[in-house]
Amino acid sequence: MEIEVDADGDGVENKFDTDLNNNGINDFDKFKMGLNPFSID
Ligand SMILES: [Ca+2]
Ligand SMILES: [Ca+2]
Repeated sequence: MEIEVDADGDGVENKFDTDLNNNGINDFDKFKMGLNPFSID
């Protein structure tokens, strides 16, 4: 299987990856809370 875009290098394509900065927190959950989904916290 070919990986197109994988920002954090975890082997999951961005479009399927719910944690693009690989910090263990679902980025959409952070977005819903009004936080920067790419911040490491
Ligand atoms: Ca990824
Ligand atoms: Ca995240």
